[in-house]
Amino acid sequence: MKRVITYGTFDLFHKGHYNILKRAKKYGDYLIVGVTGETYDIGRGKLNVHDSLATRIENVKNTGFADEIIVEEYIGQKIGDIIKYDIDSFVIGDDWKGKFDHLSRYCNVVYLERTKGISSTQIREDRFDQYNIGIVFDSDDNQLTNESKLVNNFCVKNIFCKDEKILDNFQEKYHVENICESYEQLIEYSDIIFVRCSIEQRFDYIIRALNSKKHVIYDPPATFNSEQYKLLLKLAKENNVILIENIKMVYIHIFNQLLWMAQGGFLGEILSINCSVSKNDVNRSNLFYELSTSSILVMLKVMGLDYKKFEYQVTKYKNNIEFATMNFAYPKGYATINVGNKVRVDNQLEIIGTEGTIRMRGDWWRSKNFELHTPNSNDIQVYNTNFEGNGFKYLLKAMLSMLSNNNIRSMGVFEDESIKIVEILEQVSNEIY
Ligand code: C2G
Repeated sequence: MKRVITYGTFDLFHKGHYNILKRAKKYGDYLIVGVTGETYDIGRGKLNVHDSLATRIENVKNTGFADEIIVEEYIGQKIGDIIKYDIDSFVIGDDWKGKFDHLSRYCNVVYLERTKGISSTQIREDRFDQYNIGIVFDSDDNQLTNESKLVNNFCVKNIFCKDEKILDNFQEKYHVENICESYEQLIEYSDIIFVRCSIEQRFDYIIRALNSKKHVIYDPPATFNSEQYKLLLKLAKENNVILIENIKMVYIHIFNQLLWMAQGGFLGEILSINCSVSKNDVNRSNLFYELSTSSILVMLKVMGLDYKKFEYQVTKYKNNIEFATMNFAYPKGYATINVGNKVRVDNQLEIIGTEGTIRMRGDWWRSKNFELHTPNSNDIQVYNTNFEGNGFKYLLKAMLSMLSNNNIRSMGVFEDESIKIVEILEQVSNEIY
């Protein structure tokens, strides 16, 4: 009996999928189909999968060609499967031509011609709403444009920038379709506005977009004034639009694993959080506040919103050098946050509990792993999640779920956390300005 295996996502099941399964089955007597698991697809950057794993399996089953269906859960699994299921032929569409030649040491590798004129990508584009993103910016550092291409339904279509030189640099890199002459025009042509400019202008840009009933993504903090911020939240609610801060880490699996452990009692009682963030960014003013935001957010999520005492010291030197230490005393614990702009601090996040300590090294807000140290063992456990790019597409993916569920509330950052962050930064900024 000849045993054949093939793999795929089989999203929005179509004729191309049907054909390849039919031909794969003919290649032998017994066909095993590996359907990709959700975590595996997210890890390989395939974020636009629409159907659930259960639906995709059901669709493969309904063809009647598969004698057995398995789930593909991790990279490299194919080798183990070929050995385990005693496979004679590995079959895949010729869009993968050459990519699986290394499997020929284990079995026959067969590339079958792909069915022309149909693909899941095409179906997704035809069937689902498209959201045009418009960006207003005053610096050309902007990775959303490229990342948005990787999530179906979103596309950066419009841009607006007052500074011609910055605009030219931006276009040289990203080639966006439409350059708007005014901010009003950007609002008119876009469904979602990404406000990416200095903090002095953010409030004004955000409020104008919300007033026009457009969804808004913005670099936090939106303002240093908590009353102004509450006004933005109120306006977003009244107009039933999303107001979401550009904090990518909360949409990445590894961060949720960390929260799960810290909030779910794996570390015992939380005794302390130590957190350092620094960057050497020359040209961005107020970078300091953006850096503080993620650190404060982690603290609020792990230790809660009810600290008893908050002390801070901010030092500003020439050339935008800024350094701040913030200390928060909780009834049963303590948090220290060090933030530096153009000061080199070793970036690290450490959450110390009675039964374990989590450590994220380096630029922890975009890290792919953390260490878990436990007091009774010398073993360090490492938790990993793979993701591609800078995390933007995971934020967009979360936004897509919100849009399709007609839900404007983000589960990444809760409203009370956002307000608290602005209140803390308001206090600190009063000191400086
Ligand atoms: N296919 C096809 N014709 C199409 C579209 C897809 O023959 N018009 C084939 C692909 O070549 C593949 C299978 O259908 O063999 C499943 O395609 P996808 O669902 O797009 O899965 P893919 O991302 O290619 O996963 O481990 C995963 C596999 O490596 C492939």
